[in-house]
Amino acid sequence: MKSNSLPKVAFYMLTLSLLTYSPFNLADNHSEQGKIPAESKQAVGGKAWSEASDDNVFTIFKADLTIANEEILSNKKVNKETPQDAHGFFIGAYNNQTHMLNFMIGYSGLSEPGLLMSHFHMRCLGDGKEPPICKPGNPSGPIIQTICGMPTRPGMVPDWPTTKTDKDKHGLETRCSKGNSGYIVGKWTVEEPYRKSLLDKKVFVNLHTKSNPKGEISGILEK
Ligand SMILES: [Cu+2]
Repeated sequence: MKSNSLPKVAFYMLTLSLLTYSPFNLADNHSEQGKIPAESKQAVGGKAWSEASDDNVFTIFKADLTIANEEILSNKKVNKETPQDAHGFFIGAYNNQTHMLNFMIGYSGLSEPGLLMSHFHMRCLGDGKEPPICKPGNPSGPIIQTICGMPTRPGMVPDWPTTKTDKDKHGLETRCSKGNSGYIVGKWTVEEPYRKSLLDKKVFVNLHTKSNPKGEISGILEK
């Protein structure tokens, strides 16, 4: 019952074209900082994206979203009906000065009827040295930011901290797009203490479906 998987290369091409023409613009972010001359604004799009990590302003994060990663991160097997080619990717540019993470997620071949929820989660190891959302001695993966779907506001579930406010809801969509393949473009101003967690490879993206409410594909954000 799975629809045709979009080839990964198509996602990357889509990423490049969206980043080139979307309101999000790396060169504009740079120029706000006064770091580059106006004429450099000509060179936007894929080139700016690929070179963004070279100037100490942006750090590029990527993740492969897979069933295998999901099973490691959740310590559970996915539903055995899950299409084996369910997969996705994450790519994001983190501005080290404004702490804004502009990102794109592509996914393909999820179980029907498709994406239900997506979140950034914190990978808690339970070592007692982690952000307060992590309980010492209790490895888990609480939500730290919704990307689409539920929960639609901070504090709505016990593990999404009530300390967050509406202004933290950048890029939050109440509903995910319909279907088992697609993409999400969003942005999230990463709050402390998750900035450090992001750099420490403790933030992961999780995509949930009806048949895998705990998560179908996941991946840790890595530089
Ligand atoms: Cu989640």
